[in-house]
Amino acid sequence: MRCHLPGRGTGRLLKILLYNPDNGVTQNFMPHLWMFLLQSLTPAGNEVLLIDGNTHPMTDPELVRYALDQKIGLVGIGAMTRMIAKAYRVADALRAAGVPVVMGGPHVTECPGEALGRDGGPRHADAIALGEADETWPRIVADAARGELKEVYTPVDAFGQEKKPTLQDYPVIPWDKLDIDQFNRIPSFFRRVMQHYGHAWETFHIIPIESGRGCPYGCEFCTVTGFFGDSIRFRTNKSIVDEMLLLKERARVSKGKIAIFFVDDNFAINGKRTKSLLRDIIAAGAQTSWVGQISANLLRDEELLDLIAESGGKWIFIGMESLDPANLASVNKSFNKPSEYAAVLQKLAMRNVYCITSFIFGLDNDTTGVGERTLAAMREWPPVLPVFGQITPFPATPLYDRLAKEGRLTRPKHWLEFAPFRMAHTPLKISVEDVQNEVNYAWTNSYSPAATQRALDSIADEPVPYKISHFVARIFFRGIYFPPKGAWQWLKLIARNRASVYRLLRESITQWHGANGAARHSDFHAGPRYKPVNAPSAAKAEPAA
Ligand code: B12
Ligand code: SF4
Repeated sequence: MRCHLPGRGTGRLLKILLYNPDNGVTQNFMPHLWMFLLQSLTPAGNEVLLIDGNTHPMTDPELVRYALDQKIGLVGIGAMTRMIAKAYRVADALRAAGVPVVMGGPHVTECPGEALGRDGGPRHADAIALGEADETWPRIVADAARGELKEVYTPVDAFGQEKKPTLQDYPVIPWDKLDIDQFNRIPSFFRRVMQHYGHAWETFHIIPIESGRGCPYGCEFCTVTGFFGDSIRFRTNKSIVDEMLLLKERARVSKGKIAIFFVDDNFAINGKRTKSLLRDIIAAGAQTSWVGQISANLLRDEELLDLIAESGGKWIFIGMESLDPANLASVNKSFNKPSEYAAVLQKLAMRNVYCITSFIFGLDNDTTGVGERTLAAMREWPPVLPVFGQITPFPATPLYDRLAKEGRLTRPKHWLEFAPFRMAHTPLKISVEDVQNEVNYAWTNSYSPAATQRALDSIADEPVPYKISHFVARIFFRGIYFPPKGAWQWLKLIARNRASVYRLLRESITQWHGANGAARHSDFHAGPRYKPVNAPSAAKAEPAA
């Protein structure tokens, strides 16, 4: 992805490249917000180019050549822990060619010495930005323009106290002008088909918006409380609503669709504020399909659920982590109550809102069979899009410190030798290999053609459009973690799910001929008639296709 935007104001021109490395495993389904945010916060007179390695893969020499050809005066690289090894490699190549590099984001904040070579390893960055860089970024740009980059930029006030942005003066991100074509989720062959029939599905973008920052819950494995702090800060409702209206307009003009991902870690952490925001979205007509992350304990409030549905909420990401209360207690997440998961999911399903449920295997009380036990519970729920991973000790988390004290870290710098789904510490009641097998089993069986048919069975009485949207969501969602490469693999995936495809086609044709338009419309909005389906458990894992 390459976007060109002139900066604001005057001053010596600096050409800046913001680069986000790919992790080589998951496929990025949406742009990274930090790039667009820093671009919008760049003082005028500077030019900012963006490259996201997920959508625009480049070899190190290609990237260096690009930076030299474009006469880039500063490269900013941001990375989560799992992409940091790639980030360092790219930074090394750029610095070797004489291009200054500043690094920021969660990992360098958590391991500042590593990027600067102060921990005995090689140096990878000329400068690092610790924590939230909204206020330090303009200083970094000004210093780089004068050739006076400092090594460390820390967000502090005049008294040296840590200072968090209030978000009250959040910048306008000019989504209407940005080139985000490479994040179009519609495969090009399907786009051509839709264009042929003149449909407004030429583009589909998932756009990240943050409405606030911070989560006070302090789950043991999570970096968020440490990074953003437990003081929660919100943007004004107006700035969020305006951003949504801008995006809606962009979708209208480009004959496409846009969905929003509210990237707040816990979108309903302050229920009163969330409800007021959702009411304002509805009042302004800014409703757009959205996804948000909310912990299960905050979804007991029926008024909140009504507003979620009315404002366009379609999928809620819930960090369920485990069905075992002992596991949850071991990671300081006892506010999650597995006994209420099913009820929460059902209340949402009754409002046509479904959930992405995230699970972590390898927790201290996990034993073999955890994958199938989790899948068995899910078969009793409304259809969900599950995500599975292994417990990972991220640096600077309480989990990392505990495991280090207990002498259980087997790969203390696991990020320098990233291995997908491989644990970096010794679990207590299961082996590292078995955890990997459980994760693989769970992924494979929850997105198998049989599981997809079962999900459609559980909403059998619903109007066809709901079933189609579930089917499409399942196919695409699985593709984030196991991306089909090219049209041929997509076709193979669809062929494997041919029973569901035939069924949806058959039902579409029958319903189309069997009801008039008004009836079909009211049917679609009448609410789902979801019913749980008990199906025999999958006997053995199918290979991940
Ligand atoms: C959205 C999101 C995702 C998206 C993908 C990313 C995307 N396209 O946006 C999805 C859902 C796919 C995802 C997946 C994962 N995520 Co995630 N994700 C987030 C989330 C919720 C929001 C990110 C965001 O946009 N924040 C808002 C922006 C503005 O903040 P920011 O990125 O931190 O940027 C600020 C500063 O860091 C700094 N900065 C950042 N980069 C740079 C670069 C420079 C040069 C400078 C100067 C400054 C700077 O300036 C910015 C403004 O202040 C964060 C949590 C969070 N609240 O940040 C977790 C988070 C980043 N994810 C995390 C994790 C662990 C994962 C997964 C590994 C989970 C899993 N087990 O599968 C996967 C891996 C994804 C991958 N690509 O491999 C961790 C990362 C921890 C770490 N140390 O690496 C976080 C922090 C959440 C957590 N629970 O701890 N994630
Ligand atoms: S609730 Fe979510 S964001 Fe908050 S500390 Fe726990 S895992 Fe992190």
